[in-house]
Amino acid sequence: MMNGKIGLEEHFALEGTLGDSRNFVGADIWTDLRARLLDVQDIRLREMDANGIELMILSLNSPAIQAITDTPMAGETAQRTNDFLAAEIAKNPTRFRGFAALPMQDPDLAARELERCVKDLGFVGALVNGYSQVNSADNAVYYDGKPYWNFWSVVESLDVPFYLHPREPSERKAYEGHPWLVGPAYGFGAETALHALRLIGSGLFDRFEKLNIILGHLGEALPFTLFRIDERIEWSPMGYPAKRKVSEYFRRNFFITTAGNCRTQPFLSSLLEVGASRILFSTDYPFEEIGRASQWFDSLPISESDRQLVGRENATKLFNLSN
Ligand code: GRE
Ligand code: ZN
Repeated sequence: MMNGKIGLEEHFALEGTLGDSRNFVGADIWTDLRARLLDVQDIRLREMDANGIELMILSLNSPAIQAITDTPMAGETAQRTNDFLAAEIAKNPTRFRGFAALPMQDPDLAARELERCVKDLGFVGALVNGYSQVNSADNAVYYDGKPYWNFWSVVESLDVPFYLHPREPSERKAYEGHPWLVGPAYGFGAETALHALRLIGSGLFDRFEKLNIILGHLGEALPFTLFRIDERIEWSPMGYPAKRKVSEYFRRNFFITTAGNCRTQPFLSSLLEVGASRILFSTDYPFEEIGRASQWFDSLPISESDRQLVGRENATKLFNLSN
């Protein structure tokens, strides 16, 4: 077993956000999942100990803040969540760190909350659950738009990563009659990959070259599509505003995690596509079992130096964690 692992897609919930996760699992699974989402210091810590996980960077469940259409309410809920998380971390600061939940409904409010979380609460970045619903449920706002560029300048100057975590797709027409496709089985990943490509294509990373975006689930399948995306953009008469190839930004501005995708074949493909320095271990607890994710990772057929990079060292460097 590899000791000292660090996980960074590791969720908790508050009573008020629990319901958001309820829809995605059956009643038989929910009782246990609910308890694990609400727990920070007990079951979670025992499973971390049993599986060589030294540190978890915790984040709120999905979509939570992003689905609160009332912007001031989104801001207050994010603040309350972040204060709760800071208090949990303070109980055990060598085992837990935090990602800020952000009211992205208002980019300035989100920037101020991120600044507070990093400077006052010691958080190491933000985790945001995809697009935000602003004023009405059917108004999905994506973060490549110009109103968000000042927010991104704040992220860059704070020098903290932004984890773009999944939520359900904003466009449902294509999913009609197939509710099983909407959630984490498929729709989460498709939605999140699309959002990541919007960020890339907007030219965001030409303007803010040092931004670091993290994607879970082995990059939401993007490592398998880079060649074709690059090739067909070159072919296309449609405008592509960014200066470089999609794959160049993906290797320069993105990190991917193993969260919830414990499969050797796509892991090895991703390793060949982006390299060991761009992949980070995570479990996606409590939606994935810590034991299963850890045993899979610990026995991956990779070099021990790559295992140390992915399991721990990349995170230590990316989040400026001491030791
Ligand atoms: C996740 O955080 O990735 C997740 C959910 C809900 C269900 C399954 C899942 O938020 O993996
Ligand atoms: Zn997750």
